[in-house]
Amino acid sequence: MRIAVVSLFPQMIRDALSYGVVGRAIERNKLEVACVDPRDYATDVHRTVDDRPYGGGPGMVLKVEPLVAALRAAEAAFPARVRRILLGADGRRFEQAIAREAALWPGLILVAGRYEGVDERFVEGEIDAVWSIGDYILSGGELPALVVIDAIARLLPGTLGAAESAEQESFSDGLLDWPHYTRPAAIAGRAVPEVLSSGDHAAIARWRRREALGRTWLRRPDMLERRGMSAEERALLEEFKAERAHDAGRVESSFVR
Ligand code: 9D3
Repeated sequence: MRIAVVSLFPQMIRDALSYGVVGRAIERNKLEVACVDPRDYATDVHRTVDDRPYGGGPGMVLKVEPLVAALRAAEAAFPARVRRILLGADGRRFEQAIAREAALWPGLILVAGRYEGVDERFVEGEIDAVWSIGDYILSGGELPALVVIDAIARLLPGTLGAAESAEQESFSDGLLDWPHYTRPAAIAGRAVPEVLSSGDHAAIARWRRREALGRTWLRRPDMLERRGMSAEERALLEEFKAERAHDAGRVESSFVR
């Protein structure tokens, strides 16, 4: 997949893409990211990309012409038309389902805004969709663009190892992850749950499902509501609740909710 990013801070994008899963996806040619800086397409001596808002008020607005010129340069990197996405705080919430869909596209162009925003005529004329990564105020669209690239890159075939990909499939069942432990077996008087060292794989799988259900019930009741539960899962969750009620007298359990 090819992604072009239109941004006034192209180095911020490039730097962040060299690490981990995304870095590997790029090295393995599963993903190609090109950055285009609107400032390179400004036509005046000051290389102006922004101006004061009509109607007054604070902040600056990104001008149409440098954005369009940068977008045209970005489009030239694709053999056919691709979707042009603006990262904006007022956009549609970017979620895993959207990442899954976008991972099937041949490419996309991400436009990162800065300052107060971009001239609305650019959005109307050139943008197919606006995506937000959540309800908090950031300084621009660069970190959101990186979030979107990361979420998509790890879904591209051949990007994750076989084990991680298998886990992704088996665990995209709408539950939070179960708790994880590694050595030492005990630390500061806190032991790893016994079942995990039992060698009883069926018991371990059952424990993990129970913990995943319990954790989702505690932390993301909205997810559980949407998803529903089988009769077997309801029984497992009741087990989790009973255990939790039993543990309530112990000091440790009060640290998590
Ligand atoms: C309320 C007036 N402005 C805040 C001072 C609106 C505003 C303008 C520009 C809010 C954020 C931004 C910059 N943010 C983004 O471009 C952005 C963003 C975000 O802030 N939060 C979540 N997702 C995104 S995607 C792009």
